[in-house]
Order: sequence, then C-alpha cells, then structure tokens
Amino acid sequence: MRPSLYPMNETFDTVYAPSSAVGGAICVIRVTGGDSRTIANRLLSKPVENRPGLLRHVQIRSGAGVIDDCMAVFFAEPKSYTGEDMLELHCHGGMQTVRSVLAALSEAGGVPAEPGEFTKRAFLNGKMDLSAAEAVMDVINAQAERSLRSAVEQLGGSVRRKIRAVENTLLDARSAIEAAIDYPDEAEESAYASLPGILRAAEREIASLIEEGRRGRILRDGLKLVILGRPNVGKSSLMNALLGEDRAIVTASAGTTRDVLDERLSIEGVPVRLIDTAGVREAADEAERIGVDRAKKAMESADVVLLVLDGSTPMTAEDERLLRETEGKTRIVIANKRDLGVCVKDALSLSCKTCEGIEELKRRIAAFAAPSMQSTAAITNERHIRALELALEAIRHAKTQTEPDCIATDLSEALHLLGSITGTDVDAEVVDRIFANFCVGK
Ligand SMILES: Nc1nc2c(ncn2[C@@H]2O[C@H](COP(=O)(O)OP(=O)(O)OP(=O)(O)O)[C@@H](O)[C@H]2O)c(=O)[nH]1
Ligand SMILES: [Mg+2]
Repeated sequence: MRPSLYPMNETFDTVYAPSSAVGGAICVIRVTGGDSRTIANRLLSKPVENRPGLLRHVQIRSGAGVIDDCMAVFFAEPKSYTGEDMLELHCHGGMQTVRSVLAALSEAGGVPAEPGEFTKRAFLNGKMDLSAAEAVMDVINAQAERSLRSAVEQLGGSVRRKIRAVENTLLDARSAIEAAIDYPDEAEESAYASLPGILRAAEREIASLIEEGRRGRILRDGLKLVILGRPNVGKSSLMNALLGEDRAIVTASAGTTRDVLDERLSIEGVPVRLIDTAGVREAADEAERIGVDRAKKAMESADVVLLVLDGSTPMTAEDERLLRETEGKTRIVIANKRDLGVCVKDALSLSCKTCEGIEELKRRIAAFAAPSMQSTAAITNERHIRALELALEAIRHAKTQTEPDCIATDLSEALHLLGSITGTDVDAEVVDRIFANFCVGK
C-alpha cells in the first residue's frame, strides 16, 4: 500500500547519482524517474529495448562526442528498485569520466539525487515497507557477520511480519470495542468480554519485542568493551593484540595513553566496540586527570569491562581499588604478562607479548554476546523500539480504562505507533529525516 504522504499529483523529478565509489575501475551511476527512458534514448548509442533488465554494451554521447564506452541496463517501471523507470550506467570509474557522464545527465534533464532518494522512492512506490528501507543502511554499515544477517532479515520484511502480528491482535481488540459501542446492552455477553484477555496478549507481544530488541541492539551497535587498569599493565597492548595491529601507542613508561581510543572490530562474528583508556592512578597533571576521568566514565557505560592487571607482579592498592569499583559490572579480570611469571590467581592469565591466552579471551567475550546472537530477527532499530515502547504505554493505559470510547482512543494511538514503524501511518517529515541519513546513490 502506498502511503499518502505527499500530494498524489506530485510528480518526482528524474534524478541521478553515482552509486559506487568514484575512483574505482567501474562506477555505477543510477537514474530514476519518468524521464529515464527519454534520457537513455538521448545519451546512449542504442535505443532502450523492450527487454528490460538486459545489460548492453553502449557508448554514452554528449554534444562533444563519445564520453564513455560502457555497459548500460534499463529497468521499466514497476519492475525496478524504485518502482519507476530506471537506468543504470556501468561506466569507467575515473573522476573525469564520472564528471562528464553526470554533466550529460544534467544537460539531458536529470537532477542530482538527494541522499537516500532511490530507497525513499522505493518506499513511496510501495516496493518495500519503511522498516525494510531503513535496514538498507544497516546492511551497508554492518560490521560483523551476525549484524549483516540481522539487517538482511529486516530488509526481507522480518520487522513488518512481527508488527503485523501485533496489529492483528489490536484489530481484534478494536472489533470487540466497536461491538460494545454499537450494542451497549449486550456488551457483557459479546466479544467485549474477551477484551481484557486480548489487551493482555497485545501487552505481552509488544513487551517481548522490546526485550528481544534491546538484546539485539548489540548486533547493530556492537558489544562495548572497555579496557581498564592502572598504568603500564598492558591495556594498549591488549587493544593492539585484539585488533591484530599496532593501533595504540605502547611504551615502557607509565601514563602513555592519555585519551580514550575507540575502535570497531569483529570477534568470532560478534560486532565489538573496543575502548582503550588512560591508566587509572593519582594523576600527575591536568591532561592525565582528564584522561582518568574519561576512563571512569567509559567504564560506567561498558557492556563488559576488561580489567587488566600485571599478573607477573603482586597486586597493588590501585588494583584492589579497581577490583572493588568494578565488582558490580560484567567484567573479565585479566592477568597480563604471563610470559614474565604468574603471581595473580583467579584471573584469565594471558600475554599480549606472546599472544598466549588471547584466543581464550576472545571466546569469553563472544560468550557474553551469545544471548543477543540467538535471534538475528530482533527489532533493533532505535526508532522502532521507541515506537514500541510508546505503543506499550498506550495499551497499559487502555487496560486502566472502563469506557469503551477511551479504550478505543488508546488502541488507535497504539495502532498509529505500529504503523509508523512499517510506514503505513507516518508523517512526511519523519520519512524525510530517515532518508536524510542515507548515503547519496542508495
Ligand atoms: N613482557 C611483556 N610485556 C608486556 C606485555 N604486555 C605489555 N607489555 C609491556 O608493558 C609496557 C606497557 O604497555 P602498555 O600497553 O603501554 O600499557 P598501558 O596499560 O596501556 O599503559 P598506560 O597507557 O601508560 O596506562 C610496554 O613496555 C609493553 O611492551 C606482555 O604480555 N608481556
Ligand atoms: Mg596505554
């Protein structure tokens, strides 16, 4: 169903944009809109055939002569990504070729596309629901295998299917209320009597989607690991060992790391944000004091703290204090420098120098994310989770009401919020904001 967001008689320009990075061997330039066929016939050496989807060898021509010798494919509406007539040019990727092709497209009547305009049109033309359109950027941004799998499922309509199921429950509730409003005398015996049960079911369904979504957020945002410890125990060395590259500066003197370093990586398929911090101690100067404050702040927002000790020497008072401060957090206590000897027990013994124990650490980190990894079909988009939370509030409010009219109002609110997720009931402004965060050409 096409949402009636914009005036129905509004016609869209024919727009174009490079969809792959300029500077590679080949650059894909896409054109979408009602004039795509005219533009193709004007610029290409061969007219558009009645066999859409055929990749053909063509020359692109403008007033000055042939600009490029390349491949082109035409998709006739509605069988295209956007649902409109579309032209895709697979031209040479050099800066000047791309510049000349874009200039020719402009001369032929095209307009540069806005960010996300192709996917926005796909949504507006009913080719995909809004939640699937939003998943397109998650697919592009996915940093780990499981994140990608989750995004691909959402692209395939997993969010829409879950929302539809809850909508059906709420529609049952609404018919029960309508019966009560139409035949108030029979309300007790009618379907209205089943309303409390239906509302409880809706509440359960939405609450479990929210819970599953919160766990699944790790798939989108990464498990946040904060490396903490006193100076010189090997925190930055640990970051480098996990990353497999010399990212952080490592030196033999204490107080090397001053600021917070933030890197993304994948550990056994789990997306991770790894954060290295300044060694925690009584700071020697202002910069170090700020670094230590930042380290403590990072610790508070961590999903898992990696508390590093120097396992080759006895524990210090600072180590003891950090052990106490992180007691309530999810943490892994690490005794580093195993190659120099093992003094500290009850900790994961490893060496950043020889990499002994690093694999075991990776396994333990991945284990923390295991519950989140179960369901790659969870609703993980923050906008969707927020709408679900508000819908849950509306249902809970409905449960406290006795008048059918008031319950009906709450149900309409909940249905509106669910519709804003899939895009059947959403403001143009929200849609514009979503696609403004896309990249150009997608
Ligand atoms: N032998 C040995 N030395 C290590 C190991 N890990 C780190 N080091 C050494 O310990 C010193 C400190 O390492 P860093 O990684 O800079 O320590 P840090 O905890 O980040 O220190 P600050 O940033 O100052 O808080 C360096 O000389 C490292 O080479 C290890 O497993 N074995
Ligand atoms: Mg450091």
